[in-house]
Amino acid sequence: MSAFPQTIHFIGTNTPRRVEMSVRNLEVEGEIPADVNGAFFRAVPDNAHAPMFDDDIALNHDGMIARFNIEDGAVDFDIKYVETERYLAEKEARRALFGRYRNPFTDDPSVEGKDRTVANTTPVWHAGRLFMTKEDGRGYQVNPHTLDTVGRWDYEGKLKSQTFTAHPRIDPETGEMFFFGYEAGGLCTLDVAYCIADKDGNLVKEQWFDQPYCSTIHDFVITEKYAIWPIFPTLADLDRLKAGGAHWAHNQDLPSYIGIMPRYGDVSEIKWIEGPKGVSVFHEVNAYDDGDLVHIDMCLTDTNAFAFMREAGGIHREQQDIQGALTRWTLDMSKDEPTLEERPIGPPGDLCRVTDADQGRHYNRAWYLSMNPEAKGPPMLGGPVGANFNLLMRIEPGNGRVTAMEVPPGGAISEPAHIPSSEEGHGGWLVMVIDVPNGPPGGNPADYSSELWVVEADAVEKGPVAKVKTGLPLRSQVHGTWVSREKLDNSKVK
Ligand code: V55
Ligand code: FE
Repeated sequence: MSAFPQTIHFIGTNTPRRVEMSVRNLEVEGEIPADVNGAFFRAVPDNAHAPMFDDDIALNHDGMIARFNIEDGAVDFDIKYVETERYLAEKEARRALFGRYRNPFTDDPSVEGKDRTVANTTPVWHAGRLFMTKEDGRGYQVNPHTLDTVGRWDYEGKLKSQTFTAHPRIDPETGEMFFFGYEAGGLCTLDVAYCIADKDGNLVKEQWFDQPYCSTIHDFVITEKYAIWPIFPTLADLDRLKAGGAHWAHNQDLPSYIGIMPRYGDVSEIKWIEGPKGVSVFHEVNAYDDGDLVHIDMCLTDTNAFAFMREAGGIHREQQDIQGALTRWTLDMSKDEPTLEERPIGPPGDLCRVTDADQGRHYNRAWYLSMNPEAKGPPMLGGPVGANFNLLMRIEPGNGRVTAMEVPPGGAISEPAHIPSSEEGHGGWLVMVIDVPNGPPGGNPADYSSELWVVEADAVEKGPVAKVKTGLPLRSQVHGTWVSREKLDNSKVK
């Protein structure tokens, strides 16, 4: 097929844009604080060709890397495709050759054995290198100055895992990057590779273990003592893939688990602790040690939040009926067989952030996105579940205090990134993209303008201190990452 379908994965902020471009000196309303000096990188799925079949999902679209470069209050915007093996093969053929999301049995025979990853989920910065990542393959290194693709990253041939998470965790004191890959040994295997790269970006440890079932391990957490994998019953099955079916199917009747081990320990020390049945989490907010207790805070829902993962498991529920909460699981590690205590600590939502300095530590604030129950009119269509978030919340996990920032009627909000302030006692800034409808809500869902907002991190309720106007409708981002000017100046790729 050569036309894009008109399903939720291709309308609203999911409308195919496919434009690589550079725009200098965007219009700025208000004043950009001096501390906001660096680059905001965004991972943007936007498939270069119409899909092979009559529908596709946004998670399967080619990754683009976008950048807002901010220096002395001036802002430039750039966006380019990540030139994965898959992107280049399809570019040459001028059509889609790769079939359904994470199912190689649906591909054109000409691409058998080629790397299927689209590197569309998170820009990751570590030790002077920028990567575009997706959990089904290895990361691709990107030049942070030109956005050109350098190539697939395997730690100079050292990495054994075939996959690399889109959610590594970087310890703020040691500078080490803790990461993992699941289905590390191939499609539907139980293999999980647990790895550590030192502060200079050398792979210093890679150990493999089996997870209890082949689940989608989208994120994990570290504390000062532990590495922790909460896992949920959304499972892969090789026979289903061979029959052309979905990679993931959610199972409402199976338990969740937490795998926990000392972060510098041996994988033989891992303990699996059973959790509630049928629940689902894509993103953990943070985790920390509290004496012998370990607290793990997560954006939890009572079933899988993605319709296509529910439906493959025979679960038919409307998106708006899904319940959830910011949820804390606490483990008492002084016990031989620790059990899990659960309590809600905040309203439902997702795309959570903490400051880099709070990673794996006791923390007093976090930010995440939600649906505003008081918004007038429906949310803007788009994003991986088909409807965008329209409320930014700041929460104090210790006391549950929530403050929030709304967006203009019918507007959408993408995941923010935090930028520290150089001023003592100042909580820093957030940057994020806001999509604002050009007409009244309910008009053409593809007709909107994207703006970059700069917001005081501890006063989100005040709204933006600066708005950067692109004048363009940008496609939905997945995750975004801030990189300071100092880090950019010291990047390994010039
Ligand atoms: C997620 C995103 C993905 C994916 C699997 O946010 C899970 C969850 C953008 O790609 O492939
Ligand atoms: Fe994610």
